[in-house]
Amino acid sequence: MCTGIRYSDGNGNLYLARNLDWTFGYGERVVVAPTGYAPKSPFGAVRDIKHAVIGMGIVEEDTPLYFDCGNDAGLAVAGLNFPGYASYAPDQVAGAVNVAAFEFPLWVATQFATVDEVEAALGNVAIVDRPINEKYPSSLLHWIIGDASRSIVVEYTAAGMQVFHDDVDVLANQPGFTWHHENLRNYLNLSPEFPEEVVLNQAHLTPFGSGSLMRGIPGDYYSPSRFVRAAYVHAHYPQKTSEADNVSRAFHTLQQVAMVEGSASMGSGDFEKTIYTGLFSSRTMTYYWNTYEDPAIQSAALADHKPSGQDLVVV
Ligand code: GCH
Repeated sequence: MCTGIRYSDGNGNLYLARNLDWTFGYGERVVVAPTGYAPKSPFGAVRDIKHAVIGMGIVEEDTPLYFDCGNDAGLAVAGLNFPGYASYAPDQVAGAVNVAAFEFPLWVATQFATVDEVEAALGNVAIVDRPINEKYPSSLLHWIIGDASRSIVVEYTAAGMQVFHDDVDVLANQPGFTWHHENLRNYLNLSPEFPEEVVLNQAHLTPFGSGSLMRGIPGDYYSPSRFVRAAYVHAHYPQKTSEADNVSRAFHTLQQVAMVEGSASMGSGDFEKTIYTGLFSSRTMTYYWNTYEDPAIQSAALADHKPSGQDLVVV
């Protein structure tokens, strides 16, 4: 699975975080795309690096393939699996801005400063099934894109390009965003409150302790369950002001939907686990991450890795 969340410190700063749940890693590292780097974009959508970018990904053909990343303007994006639904244009579309699927996060983070700008541009975009090379076919994804004020979800399916305002600031895997959002209405009973005494016949009943009104929140790893759990936990988390508290918030919230080895296998029989959790903070222009093997949080600040240089930096 993957799960993504967006939030703000209420002071104009973005935090966008995700779990990458999969059966194996791709050797991903933190990668910086600096403003002097000359991208190779198959249809010319990414002509230049208007905004320096930091995020998690791999480098292939001297091109950063980001799983999730953020930029120096405070905009970030994460790709989550969406097989069975995602369906890209088989070839470039005349008159459209053609973005290869592998470069979609790079296009978002290098070309735009706000969600409003991306949303306006998406009206004329075709996402094209043009792999970087034979080793890496296009992955079937949908994306959450956020800035300090809001997030959107981008889904490119048989219905074409669809963009949804994500008013819960959460994304998981299949099915589509609209389904997940509708499913939240099955859980209106969930609340963090401490209930009043309940009188049942002649019995006066009180809870064993805190948490009684969150009973029924789905606890499993299935994508619809992760979406609901993340949405409720995320929405009830009090707004935090300091960087440390906001970093803590991302890792604690995503831990609620993290996958442990052994509980969820793919059709192949291999178990999924949370390979890494990653967080972009626009307040400090820092990427934070930890891995399944090492829960200690590591970080890399954009400013420390030549954001105006000419070469990709692998941290
Ligand atoms: C290439 O076309 C794109 C790059 C890859 C290789 C294929 C490294 C960049 C990026 O798109 C990569 C992709 C490999 C793989 C990744 C993807 C970003 C996210 C995706 C994960 C496997 C998605 C994990 C996920 N799991 C929950 O959502 C790493 O496609 C689940 O249950 O499916």
